Formats: sequence, structure tokens, C-alpha cells
Amino acid sequence: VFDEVCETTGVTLTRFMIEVAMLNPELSELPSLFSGIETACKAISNMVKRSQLTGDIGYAEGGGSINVQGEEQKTLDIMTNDVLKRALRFTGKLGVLASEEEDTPVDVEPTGKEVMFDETSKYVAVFDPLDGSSNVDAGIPTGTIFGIFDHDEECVVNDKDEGLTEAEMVCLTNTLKPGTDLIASGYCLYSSSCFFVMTVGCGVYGFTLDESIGEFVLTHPNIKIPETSKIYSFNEANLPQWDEPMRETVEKWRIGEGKSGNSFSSRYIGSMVGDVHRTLLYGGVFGYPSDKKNVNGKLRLLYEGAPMSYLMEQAGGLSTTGTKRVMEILPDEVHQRVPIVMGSKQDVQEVVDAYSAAG
Ligand code: AHM
Ligand code: MG
Repeated sequence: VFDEVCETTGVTLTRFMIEVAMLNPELSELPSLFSGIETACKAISNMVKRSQLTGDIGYAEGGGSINVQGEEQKTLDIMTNDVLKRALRFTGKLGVLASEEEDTPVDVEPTGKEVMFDETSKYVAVFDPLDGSSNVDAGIPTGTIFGIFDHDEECVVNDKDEGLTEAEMVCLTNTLKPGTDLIASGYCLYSSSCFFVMTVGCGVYGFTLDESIGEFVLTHPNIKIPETSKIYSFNEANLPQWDEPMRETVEKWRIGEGKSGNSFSSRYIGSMVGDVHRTLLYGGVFGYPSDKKNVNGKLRLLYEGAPMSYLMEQAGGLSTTGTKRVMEILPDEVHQRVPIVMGSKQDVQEVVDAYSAAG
């Protein structure tokens, strides 16, 4: 579908999304939403880059700011969450937003709690505004992850710290959808370059921020992940705690006794967006598997696992918990975690086979 657009060099993300909408009329509202996300990512890129100079470092003011998952929030976690909310507020297309930094899904309209959404509120967005934020102060890459679902019901949402009413529960369930219902997902990586990588279900497209013109320019059309690889990317300190099939497969890869016969190298940044970006481009297996302490791993299904799995599958790779396709898992709650192993098809399949052989 995008071939004609992609043959043209110098295509900006804005132009790309306009072409996408022209070719797919059912996605005609999407460019407006992408434009909000794109602008927020440019702002976040600057905030991350300048944070040592502006003093927006360390934990939120006075310390003690804890998100609903019991994690202490960095100053930048709060600031980047606000930037995204503000950038999406006036696109007029978004009904509900769920974020790693919000307790429950929130209404993005400024008037607050009593807003009923009409048919112009077409979408639900899920975000991790600044994944890997604890890395920023050490100069290590970070990223924004997003997923977009259709918003198919009118609803009232919770933006206060009160118990949920029945109507709010309806709204909450709007965000509790499996990855297979995503209509778009992507990430922005803040690193040597600022990369914006996305899918609308027809391949994966990567853009690089050209700061001289302030635009994301198409640099990686139709990304395909190599089918097999020599790289694995896990927090190996947890290996003794992993399920046996996972542990045994990685131990074989270390000594070149896996299916491919390759002796693997280890590469782990500890920032999912950076690790997944490298995995997409160079091939490899990235994961945060289940371990004895964290039976569901560490990564969140809704705004980390599902959007990244959608990209991985669209690039020709696989994403599994070991026993289930991540994309098919229906979340019970917004901040639910999920074990993840994703990447090059043949190597991830080897993990799946090891789990099924173990029963
Ligand atoms: P965060 O969402 O609190 O920033 O944590 C998610 C990050 C991922 O980017 C990364 O893959 C993982 O945590 C690393 O965890 P660990 O430090 O346990 O290896
Ligand atoms: Mg995160």
C-alpha cells in the first residue's frame, strides 16, 4: 500500500500519515492523532536531552511521588506524561488515555469528569511516556511507547481519585483490549538519533528526526527483522530464577548448541525501546521472562508488551510469553504485567518449542 509513497525520498511522517489516510479512508482521523503524538515526542526528545541543564533530573519534587504501581516517579515521568496528555487533548479524536503514570484511564478532554464522548472521540490511546526513565541521568537511551485502539462506546471516565462508577467501568473496559485489536502502535527512541517507528498494520516504518527542519523523515521503510540471529537481550542476572525451558534455551545459545548452531552474544541496555529497536534492525531475541519472584515478568501488557509485539509481528518476528502469543492476551487490569520473549522468528520459535516440549 505504501510502496509509492516510500519510493519518494524525504517523506516526512506528517506526509506519510496523510497518504496512509488517503489510501485507507477508514483511518482518516489517524493523522490528527499521530500529529499530536509526533509533536509530544519532539518535545520529550528536547526535555530528555536538556534535562541536565534545566535541572529536571532525579525524583519528583520533594521525593515521595509514587505511581499506582508503587514505583517512585522521576521528574521526567510526570513532565512527559503531561506533555503527551496536552498534545492529544485538542486533537479532538481521542476519548480515553491510559498511561503507566496514571492510576486509571483518564479523560483527555479539559472539562473533566462529566464529559460524554460523541462519535468524534474515535480512539483510545495507551502510553508509556518515558520508558526506562531511570536511565536518563546516566545518558542511556529511553523511549516513548504508544498503542491506539478504536473507541467504540460512549463513556464517562475517572479523572479523580475516587472509586469507579459503573459508567467509568465501561470506559475502563475500553482500554482493556488484546493487542490484536490495536489499529496502530509505535515508539520514539531518544538516543544517538531520535527515531520514530510505527505500524498501522501494514509493515513497520522508521523515521529519523531531522532537527534542522524539525521533522521526522522516513529513513527505514518496511523494516523486516532477520529470521535468525546471534544476539540475545535479557537481564541475565535473573537467569537462575527463570522457567527451565527458558533457562535451558539461553544456556544452549551461549555455547552454540541451539537450533541455529550460532554462538550468541549478549546485548542488554535495560531500556526496552532501545533493546527492541536494535532487535528489529539487527535481529535477536529480547525478553523479560517470568521468574520465580516475578511470575509475570516485569513489562506491562497494555502499553509495553502489546504495542511492541504488534511492531515485532508486523516486521516478521514473533512475540510470546513462552506458551501464548502476547497479542492475544486480554488484560484484566490496566497495569497488568506479562512475560515476554520477542524477536527473530526461528529463535523465538525455539523458545516456544522448548516450553511445549516441557508440557
Ligand atoms: P519502567 O517502565 O519502570 O521504566 O521499566 C521498564 C524497563 C524496560 O525499559 C526494561 O526493559 C526493563 O525495565 C529493565 O528492567 P531491569 O532493570 O530489571 O533489567
Ligand atoms: Mg515502562
